[in-house]
Amino acid sequence: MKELDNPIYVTQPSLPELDEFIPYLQQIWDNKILTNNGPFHKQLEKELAEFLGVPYISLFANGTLALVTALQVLQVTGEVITTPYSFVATTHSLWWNNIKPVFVDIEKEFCNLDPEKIEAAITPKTTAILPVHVYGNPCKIERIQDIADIYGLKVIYDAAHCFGVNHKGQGICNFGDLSILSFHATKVFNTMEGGAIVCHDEATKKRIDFLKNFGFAGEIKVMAPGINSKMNELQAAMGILQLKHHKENVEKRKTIVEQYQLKLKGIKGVSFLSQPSDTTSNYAYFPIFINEAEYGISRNDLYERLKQNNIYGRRYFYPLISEFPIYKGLESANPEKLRIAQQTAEQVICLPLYPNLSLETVCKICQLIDLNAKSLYTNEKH
Ligand code: T4K
Repeated sequence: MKELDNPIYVTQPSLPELDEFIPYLQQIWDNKILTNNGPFHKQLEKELAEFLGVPYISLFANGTLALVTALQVLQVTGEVITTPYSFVATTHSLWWNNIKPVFVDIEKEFCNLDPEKIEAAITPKTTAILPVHVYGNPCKIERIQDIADIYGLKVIYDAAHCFGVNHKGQGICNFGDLSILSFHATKVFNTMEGGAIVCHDEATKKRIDFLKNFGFAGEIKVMAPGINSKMNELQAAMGILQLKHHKENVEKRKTIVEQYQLKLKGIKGVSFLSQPSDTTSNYAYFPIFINEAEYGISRNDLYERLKQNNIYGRRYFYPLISEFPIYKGLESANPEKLRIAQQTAEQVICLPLYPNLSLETVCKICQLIDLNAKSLYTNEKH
């Protein structure tokens, strides 16, 4: 059976061979430690800190709970400046903490929060900035830090897309006050579900670890109304194993991305992001942007065309978070003030990208995107 006889989704989780996982399961079955900072949990924290080049990391059940907890650790309140161009969990973490999101537009080059528009959105109630390194490309970190220093604001990076990315010679999660990661099944590195907070000092790590365990600061002391967001031993064991294959997976992703770039290069009205300088890539996503006037059909028409041919790209991130009914009423959700984000959300499609995707399928996807190519896979006229 050919790969394209089955649906091709935007991603497919990388999994180790089942045989490799069995000894880990055996160990869990033998020692009966299933969760609450067990041996695999401790081992994964140690290995990840080394691999990511960060001083302290705390594992979480998922990235969303890591975000919610990160805001609590820094006691962020009032208003927080953030981007509408992200997965909805970024803003939901504010909602769960009773914090008002203040949306600021993105910049065109990498689709990240535009630092030049942050200052105008600061009010006496602003306490933090919550930017996202979208698609794994770093925000303008120095500029954001300058603003945060001047106004006395905290910076929490949503680095959910950034596993293993280095910026200016260091792990990207070293920047800002805290960074959060996601290890969801759809991410470059997955523990099925999972996430983490990266911090700079031991005292903060301690507080994070209390908060993810109901607020317990010892057997009978509770320091805050913490939540239960602990990673369990099955997830941690999976992470240890996944880490062994990570480099090889990223290499495969790189080859696929290069193939996309090569095949899509000359197509009028189709653009993609360039590689930022001083930064390594984890090849997490491959977004393309459709300029309807130049391309000939709209992004949505292309999205449907791909779907009709069994290719399920995703419009990350459409609609903007600020368009969802819960957030639409906010003053900062005014589309007039979020023009670049609006335009980007209208133009984007993330194409399938995962280590086991064959280059043959990539070529077929590109052929479907190239409206001038004589397509073998569709009978549509255009
Ligand atoms: N911040 C940012 C910037 C994020 O992108 C995310 C998550 C978070 C925070 C929150 O982190 P977590 O709490 O999730 O750790 C997916 C993911 O569920 C989500 O984790 C991710 N971002 C977001 C960008 O994408 P959906 O609703 O698009 O996923 P879904 O289930 O439709 O999966 C996409 C495709 O992947 C499917 O069509 C098929 C394939 N797939 C998916 C899963 C789950 C598989 O083949 N196997 C699987 O197990 O949100």
